[in-house]
This record gives sequence, structure tokens and C-alpha cells, in this order.
Amino acid sequence: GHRGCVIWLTGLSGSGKSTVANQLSLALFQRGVQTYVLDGDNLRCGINSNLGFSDEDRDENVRRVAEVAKLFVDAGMVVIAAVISPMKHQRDMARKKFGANEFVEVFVDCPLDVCQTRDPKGLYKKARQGKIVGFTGIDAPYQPPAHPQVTVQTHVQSIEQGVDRILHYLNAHRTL
Ligand code: GGZ
Repeated sequence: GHRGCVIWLTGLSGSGKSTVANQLSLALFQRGVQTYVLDGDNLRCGINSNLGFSDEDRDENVRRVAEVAKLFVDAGMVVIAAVISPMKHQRDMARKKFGANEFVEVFVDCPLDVCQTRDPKGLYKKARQGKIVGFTGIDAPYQPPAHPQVTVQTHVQSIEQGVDRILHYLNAHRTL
């Protein structure tokens, strides 16, 4: 059996957080572990629909995602959270809500120029044109984590390789 934990994916828009989250969820399901994915972009349609992208609203967005994750973890679930969570203080705040082995920080590391080339929703283009103000990586900051438990480099590794890294960490640390 396993106890609950949260696998917290941080990274730029377009870095691959959602893709990694969904593939990791599938891989864990195939190993008999039920997960629940909390995706920042989706939650902003519901529980976080009143929040924008100011520093204060991002703080509150991350806080709510962490609180919801905590409810699931307390119920014994493995939660996969995919939120930019651009600032160190936001990730520290989230981590503090969990036990030492319950919070696994994963840096979905992809250079900004690659994210801009992918630009699946055309948001970077709009940001460069000034149609979106305060876009992470363009005119809003992203602080890379200094000591993530796992780093996944989606520009040099396949999604499968990235997922394997996370699974390897979870196995090695008996988080599952
Ligand atoms: C960053 C933005 C912005 C701005 C809209 N800055 O790649 P996406 O499109 O599908 O996912 C991004 C999502 C970011 O939401 P998070 O809740 O993860 O952000 S945070 O942790 O910073 O609160 C992006 C879209 O929203 N998006 N405007 N200005 N991303």
C-alpha cells in the first residue's frame, strides 16, 4: 500500500507540465496507484476562476492548489499538481503544508526560447505583442527551483524518460 503525497510540477508555460502530469498519472495507474491531477490551467476555470495573474493572485492561486492537494493527500491520494508557481516563496509555502516525504518538487525545465517556439496556445506571441501583460518569462518573473527533488528536461528528454525519472525517484524514496 502507499500513503498520499503530492508531486509538484513547476515550470514555464509550455514547458510540458500538463503533459508530464497526465503521462505520470497514466504510468502510476498502470502500476496500481490512483492519482488525481490538479492542473493550474483547469482550476482557473473553477475554484480559482476569480484569480488573475498579479503577484497577489498567483500567491492565492498556489495557496489554494496546495490546500486542495493537502485534502487529497490527507485522504491517502497521490496528487500531481501542475502549476507554474513561479516564485520560490510560493513553492516554499506549498511545501510547508506537507510532511517531509509528502512533497516532491519536480522542475519541468525547458528553455524559454523552446517554450516560445512551442507556444501551443499562442500566448507567448500575444505577450510579446503586449496583448497579455505580466506573462511568466516575458514580463513576469520565473525563479527556477534551486534544489528540486527531480528535474525533467523536456527539450532533451522524451516525456517517457522524464516520467521514468520521477518514477525512479518515487521508488528510491519509498514515497509510494
Ligand atoms: C502565465 C498565463 C498567463 C500569464 C494566462 N502568465 O500554458 P498554459 O497557459 O495552458 O498554462 C498557463 C496558465 C498558468 O496558470 P497557473 O495557475 O499555473 O499559474 S501560476 O502558478 O503562476 O498562478 C498559461 C495561462 O495560464 N496564462 N495568462 N500572464 N501564464
